[in-house]
Amino acid sequence: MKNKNRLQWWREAKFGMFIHWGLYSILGRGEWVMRQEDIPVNKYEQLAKKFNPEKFNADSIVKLAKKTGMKYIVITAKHHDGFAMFDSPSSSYDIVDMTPYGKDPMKQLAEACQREGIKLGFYYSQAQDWHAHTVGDDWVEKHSKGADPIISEEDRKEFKKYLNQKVKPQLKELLTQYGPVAIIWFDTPYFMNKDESKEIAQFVKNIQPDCLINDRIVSLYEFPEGIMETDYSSMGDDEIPAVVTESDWETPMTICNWWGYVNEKNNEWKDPKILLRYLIDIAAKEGNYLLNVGPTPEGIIPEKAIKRLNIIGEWMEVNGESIYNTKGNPFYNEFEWGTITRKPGKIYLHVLSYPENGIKLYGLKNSIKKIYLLADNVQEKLKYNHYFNKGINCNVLDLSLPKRLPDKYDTIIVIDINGDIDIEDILIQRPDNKIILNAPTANIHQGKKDSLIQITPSGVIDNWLYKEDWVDWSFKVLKPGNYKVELVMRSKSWYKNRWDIGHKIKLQLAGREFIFTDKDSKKIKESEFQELKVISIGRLKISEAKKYTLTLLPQKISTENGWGLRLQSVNLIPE
Ligand code: FHN
Repeated sequence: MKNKNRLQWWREAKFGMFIHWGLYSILGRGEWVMRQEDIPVNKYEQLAKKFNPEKFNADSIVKLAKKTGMKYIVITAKHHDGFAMFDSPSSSYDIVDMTPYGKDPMKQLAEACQREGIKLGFYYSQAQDWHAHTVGDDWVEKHSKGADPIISEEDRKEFKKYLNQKVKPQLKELLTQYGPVAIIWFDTPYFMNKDESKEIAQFVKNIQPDCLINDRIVSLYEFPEGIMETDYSSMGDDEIPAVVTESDWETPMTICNWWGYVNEKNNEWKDPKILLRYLIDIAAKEGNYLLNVGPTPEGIIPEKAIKRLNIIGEWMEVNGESIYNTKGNPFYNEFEWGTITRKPGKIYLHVLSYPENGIKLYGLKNSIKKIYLLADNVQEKLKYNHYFNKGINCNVLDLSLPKRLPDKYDTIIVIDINGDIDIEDILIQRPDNKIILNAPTANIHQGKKDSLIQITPSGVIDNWLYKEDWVDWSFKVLKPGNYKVELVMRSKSWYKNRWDIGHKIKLQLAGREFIFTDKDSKKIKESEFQELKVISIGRLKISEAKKYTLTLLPQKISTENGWGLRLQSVNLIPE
């Protein structure tokens, strides 16, 4: 049974440090260097002789995480290269036995974390181990080309042997040598079958029942229903859902172009402002942010990473209250000026760009005690007008802002309310007059017994494979007028460029009906891993301010590649 209490600390924490560190750090070309440059096992092993991170200082890393506002650390105990960065009595391929360094950095980290009150988790690559076996070595390549790679009986046996002889003993070591382990962070389950995933997950829970497990223990492409033993979802790398999703999820994020250390020649650092925005955006969508750093072979975190973390840390010191232990934006809508987090009694407006016309919120029913700037010690009250507008049948909050805002990245405006937030229980047109019908706000109707249509943790309607499945949205229009209608589809993380094309759908709204196909769509690259498709459907007139229902009824769903329809939103854009 899932015990959600053990997730409490993680839900409150919101922000953690990911660390990718291993033999690959010596080469400075990322953690996939062994595979990408086809370095043979015996040659790669030689790197261990050069690994002597004498500058590694667990205390300074943990203190840096703490100063940045991070509440937990997840470090690569073993990445795909198979090398154990901890003292592993069951294997000689580890940092203590193979390197001149000869010490156990995980022990030092565990002790430093205990001292500083930071939780420690271990990343463990359970399926890919390029040192221990060759099972599924071509799996990724084949799979990304659309094939369905089959693992032979013989390979399956070899893999099971590896699970019993390497994975289980090493997990046991990690779970018994370092005190309470907060998370075992699994990765790339690829060809694992469901029984194997369950067995490994249960193995962890039997030793430390409170240790969290992310869902990369099981291949969700093969088994979208997942397994009971996982505690939360890892989004795709660098993936942030489009809207608030109320499952427990975390985005692992790179600070530059790779996870493991990259030398300056090959490095592309991310803008600190963007990294901070991701933290805010993720909190507002009710997720956790696991921001990665790649220490150098000497064991220190590069200066440029520290600079970025310091910028985030300074902001967190003043504004952390608006991130920790918060829930997401309750309005299911984005705002032009920024976004929202909240906790009982408080709504935090994150103002990322100055709204020339002030801020307007529709549908807030609570009475307001006061509104003030979080960074302002005296908490001077801001002027506002909160009233019920009969014309549009809706509560309106009009807020005027000071001419200058105190924070150049994100100024927090706090609305003190009485009790828990109470907003109208219907999607309302946005203050900028766009109507964005996001997947998580849809009503899903399964039209067949074996329908799999669902809303994913990343906020997409997925597994829409039958034309009998249909969806609708109810929403409140405040401003009648002419609207352009478009549909936004989203590729699977890692599988951009792969779409099923040829769906035929009927859209009904305000007495009009459109039948359209997805042939002429515009593609937008969203990130390295993700692509969007926008389909223009047509124009329509909405003549009254009132509640409407929009329905999507497929007439044909193409499932040639097994993807079906992946829908992120239906957008009504005022003209
Ligand atoms: O292949 C790994 C990669 O090296 C890195 O560890 C990331 C972190 O999320 N996980 C895998 C790819 O998703």
